Amino acid sequence: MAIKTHCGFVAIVGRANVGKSTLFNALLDKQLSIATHKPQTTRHNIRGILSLDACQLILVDTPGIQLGNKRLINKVLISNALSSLQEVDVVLMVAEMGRWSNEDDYLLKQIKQVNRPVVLVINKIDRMKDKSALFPILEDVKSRYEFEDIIPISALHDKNMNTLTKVLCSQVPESVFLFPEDVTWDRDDAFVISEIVRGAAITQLHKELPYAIYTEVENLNFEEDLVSVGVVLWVEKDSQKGIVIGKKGSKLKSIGEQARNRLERVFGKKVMLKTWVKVKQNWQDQQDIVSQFKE
Ligand SMILES: Nc1nc2c(ncn2[C@@H]2O[C@H](COP(=O)(O)OP(=O)(O)OP(=O)(O)O)[C@@H](O)[C@H]2O)c(=O)[nH]1
Ligand SMILES: [Mg+2]
Repeated sequence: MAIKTHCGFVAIVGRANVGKSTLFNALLDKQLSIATHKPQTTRHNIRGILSLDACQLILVDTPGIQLGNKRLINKVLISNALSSLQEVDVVLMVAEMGRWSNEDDYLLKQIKQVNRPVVLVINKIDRMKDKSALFPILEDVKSRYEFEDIIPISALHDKNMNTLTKVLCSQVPESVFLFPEDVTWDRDDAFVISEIVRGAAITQLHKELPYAIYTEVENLNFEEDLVSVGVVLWVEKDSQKGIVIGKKGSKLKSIGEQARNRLERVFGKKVMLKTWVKVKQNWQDQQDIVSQFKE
C-alpha cells in the first residue's frame, strides 16, 4: 500500500518582533528570511519549503502586525500578512511568552474570520527563569480561542521544533507534494541579495533609520567562481544618506563587509559587492514603491 503523504501551506503570523522569521529559519534549518532585533524587519511574504518523509510544509513568513503607524508602507505590510491567511491551509500564530498585547488581539480577531485550523506557539521560553510561570500563561491563552494546539517554543534555541513540525504535519491536508523535494524556497537570487544587504544595514543602524531603507539590486552577474553585484540603499532624506554612509564612508563599508561575508557563505563563491546610497523623498508613502512589497 502506498504511504499517504500530507502537504499544505502554513502562514506564520504574529505581531512585530515576536520571532516569526527566526522560527521560519529554524524550521527550515536555513537562514532564508532576515531576522533582527528591530520590529517590522520582514516586508514580504516569504515562502520556504520543508520536505520530510511523508509531509511537505510550505511555510509563509509574513510581516509583523504593528498598529498605530499611519504610513502607507505599514498598511501594505499588514495587508500582506492578512492576505496570507486566505491562502493557506493552517495558521501558525506566534506570540511571545508573557506578553499578550492589543496587537495579538487584533490579529486573533482577523484569524477567527478565516476559518482555518490555528496552532499557537508561545516563543522565547528560554527567557523564562521559573518554568512554573508557564502554566498561568497557557491557561490564559487557552481561554482566548480554541487553538488546535498550543506549543511553548524557543525558535532561537531550536526548542520544540520537532514537536511543532509533527503538529503542523498532522494539520495540513492529505496531498501529494506540491514542490520538488530539493526546492527550499521560491525567491530569486536578486531578492536574496537585496534582503541580505538590508539586513546588514538594519543591524548596523540605530533608531528609526532601518525603516527608511529599501534596497535595489543592479547589474547582477554570476561567473564561475565570482558573483559581482551592485546594490542601492535608498533612503528618504539627505540627512539619512550621511548617516548610512558614515564618517569617511566607514558605516557603508562595514555594512558592505557584513553583507559580503554572508553572501559568500550563501553562494559559496567570492562576492564583489558595490553599494551606493541614494535619496528618494518619502518613498514609504509612494504607491509605486511600496507596491513592490506586495510579493
Ligand atoms: N530570547 C529569544 N529571542 C528570540 C527568539 N526568537 C527570536 N528572538 C529574537 O527576537 C528578535 C526578533 O526576531 P525576528 O525573527 O526578526 O522577529 P519577527 O517576528 O520576524 O519580526 P518582524 O519581521 O519585524 O515582524 C530577534 O532579536 C531574535 O533574535 C527566542 O526563541 N528567544
Ligand atoms: Mg520577520
